[in-house]
Amino acid sequence: MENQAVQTTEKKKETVFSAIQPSGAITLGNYLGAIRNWVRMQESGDYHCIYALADLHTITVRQEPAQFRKNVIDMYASILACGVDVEKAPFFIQSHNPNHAVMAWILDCYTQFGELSRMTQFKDKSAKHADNINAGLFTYPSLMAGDILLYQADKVPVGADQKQHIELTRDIANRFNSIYGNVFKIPEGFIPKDGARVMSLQNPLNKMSKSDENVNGYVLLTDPDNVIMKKFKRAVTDSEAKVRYAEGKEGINNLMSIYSAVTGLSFEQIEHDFDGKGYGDFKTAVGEAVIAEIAPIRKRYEEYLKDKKYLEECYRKSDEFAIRYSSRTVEKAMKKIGFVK
Ligand code: AQP
Repeated sequence: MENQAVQTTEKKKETVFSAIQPSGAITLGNYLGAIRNWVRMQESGDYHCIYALADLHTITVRQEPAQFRKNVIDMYASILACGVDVEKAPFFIQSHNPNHAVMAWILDCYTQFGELSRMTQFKDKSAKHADNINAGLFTYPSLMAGDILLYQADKVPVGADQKQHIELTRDIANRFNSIYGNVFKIPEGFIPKDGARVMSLQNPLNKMSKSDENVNGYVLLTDPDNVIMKKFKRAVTDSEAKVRYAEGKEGINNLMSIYSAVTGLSFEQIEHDFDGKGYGDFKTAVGEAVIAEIAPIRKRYEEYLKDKKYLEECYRKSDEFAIRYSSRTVEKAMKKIGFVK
């Protein structure tokens, strides 16, 4: 009886799904915008969380094979170091679950050319990789829609830059459901209040991104403490020399947002604490706060990297779960479409 009660409560938990590309190290933007929330949702116990390393997405940009393999393992270790725990939340490798490729193809056939053409990420990435504007770069959003819909996710913790893709996922799911009935749960984006859009330290009008040509624009979780401090000290600000959040002060606004996301202090409190102090003091304080957050993650990351066997155990177990869980959705969708079983 008691067991039954537990199961009923379990069933009521909302499902959370999110993924990140193993395209190199994790930036402070990825961490504050997405991964920190993955861990918070996992630890809250209120959700059934499922996470993935979206390596199928990564080949939309040409990869060097040995480096790609290394990036996947490094990134897997980094995410565990951030606090994802496979005992509480399966964390699998997308390419190990063939259902993602199947679902992506199915959804491609329910996604309009016009919809994909409007995606800002496609426009940005095709401008950045003008020599390789492949079909995968274009259909990336339907692969992503499949990732989410396969797990019947209620909530998708992502940074603000992914809002458009989540909207498209909802449109595709609604379109499919309107033809075939209730096949997919309609997911919602879960965008954090703080850290949703961390901007480049060198050009605060652009989001912090690891493919930025200027390495001083982004902070990586693997950066040593002195490098992190140097990057913050070099951060672009303005000539007013007053720590306050205001229009036209994008550099300071960004530093205040990072500081607030890491320390939990409000903008008013930060303005009060740094009243009469220069930007030098403020930048040092932001650097120190970020180092305090990141340094323990880097230490754990180095430990995990030494134990490849453990990492493999974690992803194998998670892969199996993901295949089992998502097979139900693929089978249901294929049956509705009319594929012969
Ligand atoms: N600057 C950011 N601020 C807040 N959140 C961010 N995210 C990415 N950049 C920021 C969130 O991180 C998650 C992983 O996204 P991804 O795997 O698609 O990586 P990305 O967006 O491609 O990351 P980069 O650093 O911008 O890589 P490149 O330079 O290769 O394009 C998502 O939830 C995203 O919202």
